[in-house]
Amino acid sequence: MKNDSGIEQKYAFAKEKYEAIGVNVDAALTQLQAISLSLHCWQTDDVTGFENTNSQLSGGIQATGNYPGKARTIDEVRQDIEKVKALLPGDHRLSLHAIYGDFGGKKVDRDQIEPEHFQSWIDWAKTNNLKLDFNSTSFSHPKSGDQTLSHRDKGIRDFWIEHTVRSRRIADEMGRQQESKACHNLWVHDGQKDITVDRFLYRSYLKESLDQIFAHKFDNVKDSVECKLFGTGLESFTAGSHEFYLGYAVQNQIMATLDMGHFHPTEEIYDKISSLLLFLPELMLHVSRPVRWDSDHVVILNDSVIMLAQEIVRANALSRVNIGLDYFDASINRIGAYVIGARATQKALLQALLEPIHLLRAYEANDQYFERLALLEEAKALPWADIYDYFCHKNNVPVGIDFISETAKYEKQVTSKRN
Ligand code: RNT
Ligand code: ZN
Repeated sequence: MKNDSGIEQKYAFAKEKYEAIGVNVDAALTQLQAISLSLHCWQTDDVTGFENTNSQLSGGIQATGNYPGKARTIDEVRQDIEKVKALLPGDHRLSLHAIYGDFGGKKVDRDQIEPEHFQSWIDWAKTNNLKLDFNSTSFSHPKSGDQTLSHRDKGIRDFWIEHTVRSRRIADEMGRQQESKACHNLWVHDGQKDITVDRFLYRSYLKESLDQIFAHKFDNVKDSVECKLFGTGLESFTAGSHEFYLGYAVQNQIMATLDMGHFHPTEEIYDKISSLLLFLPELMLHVSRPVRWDSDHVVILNDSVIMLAQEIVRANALSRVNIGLDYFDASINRIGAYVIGARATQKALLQALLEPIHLLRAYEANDQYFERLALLEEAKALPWADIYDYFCHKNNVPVGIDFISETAKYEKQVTSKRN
């Protein structure tokens, strides 16, 4: 059994240390408690979904590995998410893709999906104190090919326009029933493998398609559009580039989604926050870990995530940034992967909330740049981990490494029995 008094004692010491440099620890914890991450359902089953077709994952994204125990049914996805919830402090959201509908064994094509196919998700989410977000799905479908909303064939474009409007309608129904607007994220892989000469044409088509999609107004939806540098097999051209969607989002005052794996390898998304928030109402993030490419490795507490969290907090933007996770590792225990990434994101946010920001700002304002750098370095070693342990303890979830054995137990009892 855990030594609870040890946790509280360490917390008290840590708190003192922070308070000595002007940090309000209680306030930081209250803020952390209020942050809901949007958990990505697709980590449970390697982005497969429940369409009852044999489509392979396409669209230039890939889940590699075949660790046993992936969720094979909606019930298994829900069971796994319930487990993740039990290992994660705080109240969170769940982001669904259109291919995760409850189609009852029927084949429902993408241009036929309805809110009713997601009603069982809405009901389940309610019982489990989760709010839902949604994504249209343009990949893994016979009509996806290399292009969808930007395709030169109007029939193909119209099919995907219909799908996306329906997806937004489903998000609207979720938002209405849960009394919290659902984020709807639009990402399409559209692009070409080799030198593309009609870029302007495809981007005009994409814009036209989006205009038709967003002509439908849904009160319970917060819309976002996600750019990307390139996908595998689509290396030379991506219709939905950063410039394209930035222009579109600003013009239409919808959200831009910044995925950590969707920019040049050394380009970090943290520095985009304070620029974009001057021109957009809100932002959506896809917290991920690219290794050499947009590989969607499990999120860890690395500099990219820490800097991202710092920037959100320093810009006082917690209420305008929707934090979604987006990674899919099929090579390790999937529930463990889920929890590692979600906890890493929370730890980064906590560190940011515990920054001695008043002192740092004062140093900066006084041109005391040595002092600023020195304090930033010292702050790295402050006992934030004791505060996070206490946060887990208060939320009745495993503290520290205890989630490892909890995950192993679940593997033994549940996921290892799936063939
Ligand atoms: C792909 C995008 C997109 C997807 C999910 C499944 O590169 O990041 O967000 O990962 O929609
Ligand atoms: Zn993404």
